[in-house]
Amino acid sequence: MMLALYGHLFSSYTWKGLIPLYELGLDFEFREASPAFPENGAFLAGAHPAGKFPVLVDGDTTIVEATAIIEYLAVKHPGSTLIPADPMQAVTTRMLDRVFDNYVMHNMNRVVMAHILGGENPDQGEIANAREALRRAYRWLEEWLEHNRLPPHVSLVSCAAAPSLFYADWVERIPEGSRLAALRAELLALPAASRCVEDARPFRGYFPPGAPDRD
Ligand SMILES: N[C@@H](CCC(=O)N[C@@H](CS)C(=O)NCC(=O)O)C(=O)O
Repeated sequence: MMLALYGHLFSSYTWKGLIPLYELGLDFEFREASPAFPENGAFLAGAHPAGKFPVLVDGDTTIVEATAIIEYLAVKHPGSTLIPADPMQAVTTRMLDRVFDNYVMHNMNRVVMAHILGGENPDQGEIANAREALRRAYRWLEEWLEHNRLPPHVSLVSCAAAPSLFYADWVERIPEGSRLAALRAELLALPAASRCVEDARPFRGYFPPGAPDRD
């Protein structure tokens, strides 16, 4: 069986799994998680502990969780830049992956979920708290970027940062002229990330808080 990724083209965590696959130029089958393909939903329900995506299937091997998918691809493609060869740089890479997932992607998703759950009346307190948490994460990242640089090639960090910064900016604007705003632009210009942005464009109308007219 060939390599396959289960996910949805509009999903931020799916981008995190797609970016390394595109970057490595791998031939894979994309299996859409949507009601149009109930067999894919049934697979995910059994494969992932929470039925979430992305999920990578490589022959008899199933890998859940976007970070683990990237770690797996790095092991299978030892010449890649996904995880730096230098152990200390690898620690920093893994640290930033957690920062982007736990404090940027997570808080962006809190705003999205508040809109999905609340419909016409989203929980404004939850939205305000999530946006404040995003501003705090932005300040931490701005400070980090003042003293450090990301790995220059596509790495685990870029795979986590590109989708999380893309969507987080839609719910809480990253300050214009900041290092973080420049990083967002730089990451989204990477061919693998830009392909995700373009492929997701038809779904923008479904962004629960409403997609801005930019990007
Ligand atoms: N911790 C998971 C998070 C994955 C996740 O939240 N995926 C969302 C899409 S972006 C999802 O599956 N949503 C559908 C659902 O929860 O049923 C990872 O890193 O892969």
